[in-house]
Amino acid sequence: MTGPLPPTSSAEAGPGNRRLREGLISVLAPVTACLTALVGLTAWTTAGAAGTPARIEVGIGRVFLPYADRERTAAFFRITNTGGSGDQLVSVTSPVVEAVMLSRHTSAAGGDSMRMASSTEIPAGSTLQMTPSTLDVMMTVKGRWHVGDAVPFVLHFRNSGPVEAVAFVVRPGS
Ligand SMILES: [Cu+2]
Repeated sequence: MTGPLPPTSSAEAGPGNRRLREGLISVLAPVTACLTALVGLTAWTTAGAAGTPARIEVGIGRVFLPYADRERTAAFFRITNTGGSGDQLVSVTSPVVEAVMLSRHTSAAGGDSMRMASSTEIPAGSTLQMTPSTLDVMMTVKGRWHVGDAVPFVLHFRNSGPVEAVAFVVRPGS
């Protein structure tokens, strides 16, 4: 696309232009549907959800490829609670990793520190995005991973129970 679309009423609006327009509309339609869904979600969470149970969704996660000969690494998930009650992430498991723990990172004047967290709150209507500098899932990797591998996880919530998720192996920092 290099310029505005010609007006449809123009004498030049032949079949070619119509095809172009229809192509554009078919691209725009999913975007519009997506925005409509988002607006619907927001309205629903703020209006009708109060008092309803927690409703947890876990997005596709990322897990860092372990450095060279190291086995420890971290995974990151985005967790959304569209319900009307809070929930807590209490543990994370996977058949292909060991020693999984939630860890909370803080940085202060003396440097960065990390401590284990036994659980983390997911308040009603909130989204938790894990990052290397806030909260992540630390683990020991069994076997060898490659960038792009899909690693299965189960996130366990106090009220919602187990929720399956997948994380793709990415280069650290990406
Ligand atoms: Cu960590």
